[in-house]
Amino acid sequence: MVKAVAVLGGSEGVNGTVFFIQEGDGPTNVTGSISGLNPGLHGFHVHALGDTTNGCMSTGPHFNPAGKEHGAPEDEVRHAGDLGNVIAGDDGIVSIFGTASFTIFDSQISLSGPNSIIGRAVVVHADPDDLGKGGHELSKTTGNAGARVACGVIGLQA
Ligand SMILES: [Cu+2]
Ligand SMILES: [Zn+2]
Repeated sequence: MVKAVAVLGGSEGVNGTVFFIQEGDGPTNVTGSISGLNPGLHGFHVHALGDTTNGCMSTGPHFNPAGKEHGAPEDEVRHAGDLGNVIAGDDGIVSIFGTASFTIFDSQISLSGPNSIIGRAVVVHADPDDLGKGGHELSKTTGNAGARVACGVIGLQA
């Protein structure tokens, strides 16, 4: 079993932790929580580079080892890094900000081998990922998910 973690930080108080666990060649289980997001859907991806020297901007494009178009997590044609959206709820009390907690099983990202995401970055976006179906000029590359509000480099965990 291989485990990894990414500690997310960014501007405007968005932060969180994302955990990855994979048994053998099985699907990778992705869990975590992110706080400080506006309520609603937020694009959630693995980007190609673990470089945060210029904040989340330097993490490169979506991780795409197969050279495919952007898509939904359940699509055959997608970037390996396309994990769809996380949903931030409204906490209903004082804050307009919500916390997104989630669990995902994904078969295209791996913690070893050619599709390994170790040393790459998790990015959460300001806007919903349209999953390649929005008809925007960016739909087939980024899902038109807007600004990168938080990110973190994926590293091995004991
Ligand atoms: Cu992204
Ligand atoms: Zn993508």
